[in-house]
Amino acid sequence: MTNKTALITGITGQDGSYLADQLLSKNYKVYGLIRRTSSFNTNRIDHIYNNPNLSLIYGDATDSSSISSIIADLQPDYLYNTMAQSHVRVSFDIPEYTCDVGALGVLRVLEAIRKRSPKTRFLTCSSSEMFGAALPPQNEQTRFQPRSPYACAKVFGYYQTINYREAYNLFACNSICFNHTGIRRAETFVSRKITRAVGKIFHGLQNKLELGNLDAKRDWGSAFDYTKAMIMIMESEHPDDFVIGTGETHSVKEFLEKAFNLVGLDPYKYVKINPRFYRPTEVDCLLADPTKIKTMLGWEHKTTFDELIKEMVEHDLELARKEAILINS
Ligand code: NAP
Ligand code: F7E
Repeated sequence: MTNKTALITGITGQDGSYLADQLLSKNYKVYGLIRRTSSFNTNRIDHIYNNPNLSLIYGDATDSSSISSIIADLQPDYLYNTMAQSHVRVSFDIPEYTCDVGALGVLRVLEAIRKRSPKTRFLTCSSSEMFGAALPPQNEQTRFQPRSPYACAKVFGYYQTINYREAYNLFACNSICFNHTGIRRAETFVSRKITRAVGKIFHGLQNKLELGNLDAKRDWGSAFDYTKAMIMIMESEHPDDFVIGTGETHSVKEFLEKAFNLVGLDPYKYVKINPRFYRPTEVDCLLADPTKIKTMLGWEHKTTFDELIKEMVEHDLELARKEAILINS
């Protein structure tokens, strides 16, 4: 039996790397689109780099000719579109680029599938940021009220995906993910920024932590659990759009206190509020209502909020311990 084939854009990112792990373990042949960078960007996939079922190809979301020829050549069974400039705060600084990758990037992939590989099943990573100012809880029926260039780009990609499904009968889906994190999370997102700081402060490598708005509330879940949900959406019978979240919300303050308390430290001895980390428009409270995916596909999050923080803190304590040895040797 021939292997199923999947192309993952953004394979070097948090979600792309978990998707690659899980699809390889299901015996898929995995292709990963990576962009050229001047320093190494493959640390999240180094452990599978030599897997014979993994091939990496250079391309870029802003370069439609590369996107189109890769899709035409591979004709993948599945295409997981995770590539994005995914930092909300940074999207206020580089709005045009954020939309080029996060909005037009989706359209470029959809057009290439329509013209060159219409049997390819497609999923794009939409975001709870699209709900923005909408009152919680948020589900598939909630009206979008985006509050950042990033969120506006995601709304564009979301509607293009639905339109290509309806206009051209493509198997095209949206995963509307709430904030998900873990030990592969980039260190500029608040959850990982906090757990990295806990590790470094505990081992004497850092003595302050600068943060922005501590009152914002997020429905945080595990990236491993959420990428599993994406695969379930792609392997289901009909294309559809699903909210993926836990159904619990917590403030940044709560995350901060729980993470520091795990190592017996008082966060407020170290935290300094720096307005540099405020956003021109903030999203105050996101809380998923994941009833649809639970009812239709049987997906539920496994990792609790406390387990997630513990896993991240333990990982980052060990990382900082090793860094301290290197620095002191
Ligand atoms: P991430 O860690 O920031 O990864 C983004 C990926 O996109 C990286 O592989 C990055 O490559 C790649 N990329 C960026 N610009 C590109 C370009 N011009 N051309 C090709 N690739 C490019 O993001 P993530 O947390 O895994 O999130 C995955 C997707 O889900 C994103 O679309 C994000 O917007 C969306 N999302 C994330 C969350 C969340 O909480 N994590 C929630 C909802 C939606 P480099 O490694 O070279 O930078
Ligand atoms: O911010 C507040 C900040 O940047 C969370 C992305 O994956 O999830 C992510 O976006 C909250 C915000 O994630 C700092 O103001 C306080 O209210 O960790 P974040 P995000 O904005 O929720 C969504 C679903 C995505 O789609 C995105 O791609 O934390 N906050 N102090 C801070 N945030 C950061 N980054 N840094 C701080 O120092």
